[in-house]
Amino acid sequence: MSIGQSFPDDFVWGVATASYQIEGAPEADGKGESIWDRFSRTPGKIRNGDSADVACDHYNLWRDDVAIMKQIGVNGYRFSISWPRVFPNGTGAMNPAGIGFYDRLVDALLEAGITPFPTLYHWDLPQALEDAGGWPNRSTAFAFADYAGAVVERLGDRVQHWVTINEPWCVAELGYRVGEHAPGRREPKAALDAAHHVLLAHGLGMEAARAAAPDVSIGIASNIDVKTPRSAHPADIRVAELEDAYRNRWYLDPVFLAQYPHDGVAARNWDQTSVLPGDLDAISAPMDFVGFNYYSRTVVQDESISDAERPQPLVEADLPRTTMGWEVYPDGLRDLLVRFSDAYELPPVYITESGVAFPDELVDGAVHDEGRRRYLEEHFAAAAEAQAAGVPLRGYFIWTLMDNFEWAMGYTPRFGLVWTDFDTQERIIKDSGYWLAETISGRSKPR
Ligand code: IFM
Repeated sequence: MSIGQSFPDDFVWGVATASYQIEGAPEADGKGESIWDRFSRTPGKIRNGDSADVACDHYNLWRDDVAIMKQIGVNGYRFSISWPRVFPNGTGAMNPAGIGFYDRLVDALLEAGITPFPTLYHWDLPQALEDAGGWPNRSTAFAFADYAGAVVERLGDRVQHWVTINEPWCVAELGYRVGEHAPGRREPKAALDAAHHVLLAHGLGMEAARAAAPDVSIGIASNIDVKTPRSAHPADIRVAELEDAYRNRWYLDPVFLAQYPHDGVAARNWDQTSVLPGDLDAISAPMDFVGFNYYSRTVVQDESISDAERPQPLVEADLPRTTMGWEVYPDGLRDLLVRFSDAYELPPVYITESGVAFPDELVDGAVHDEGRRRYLEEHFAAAAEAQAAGVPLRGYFIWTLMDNFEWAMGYTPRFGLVWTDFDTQERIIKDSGYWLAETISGRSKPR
């Protein structure tokens, strides 16, 4: 039996992308500057000095990209809407040309039989809002709600499924604590407030979307990761629990339990003064679905103790690794899904991202990416096991349709089912893309 047959007929088989990673055209048709435009033009921020000014030129080649999705046979497409394309300064008047781009994209997807799943925020904050304080500033959450309501009002007659925020952990931690992502700030206190305001934006955005189109189906996409202790030493276990709080529970407890994880809050000494009455009610309003983005696990340890002090056996971080340096750990997908469905009352679940970067090569016009095929098959199997254990899984979006701009890593990691030639913009479906086509529909690879 093929792995595709483990899932029901109405399962959503999708691919995912994000505006800044594929569109290019940073100034076209009145688009405003985003924090990523600013950040990636700052010397030293992006590997090899790569720029997303062109990326996959999807702003011009979107029709071809829809045709490729149709050829692969996906029935869902998760893309993101660039806030500064639609509202160049984040607030104010809507830019007709900006929303017009997504309007045409939606129509083309529907015509191709592909259900659109737009994400309203995948990290390209209008620079004007960052200049006013960014996500640590509470008013950014309200600006997001206005933007979300306006976009849903415009497209909600044809688009039912919406994702509010992609990976709030990345927005707050990488953007404001670690500074590896735009806007590149390293301010631990501001990062905690940013995390809260991003979640508040999710809650207020849901409210605004539902007011604009009552039948929307809306949820968040959180990135989840297994934190494995290096040993059974209590100190290692405590570190793993805290890392789990920072990465997973910080973003799931508020939306499902209306509270932040006590252990994490205490360890970070967060005063929670930015949490105002009513915020957690908005954040924990029931979602129509929840999205999980899953890639890997991390083995963690208390750095203050030595291996000699640890009980044996030690957990080695010795699984195969991807171009990103991430361990390949399919079981983690099953384990986390089952764990979260025990811990929370989960609505329907989508894997809103999962995929892998390996060092692909284009040889005689083909990419034989057996590693990616195997990765997908193993992760589909893990998802099927979670589904069999009762997790209400409804769909799976592979990251990503085509090789694109991988943020601070530039173009080095290739995650696509489709090879992008960044000089010519030619797209070549990789073996994994043909395999996915077969998995979805039973079609075989064209000779
Ligand atoms: O490329 C990113 C995406 O934008 C968000 N999730 C993880 C992917 C791979 O790093």
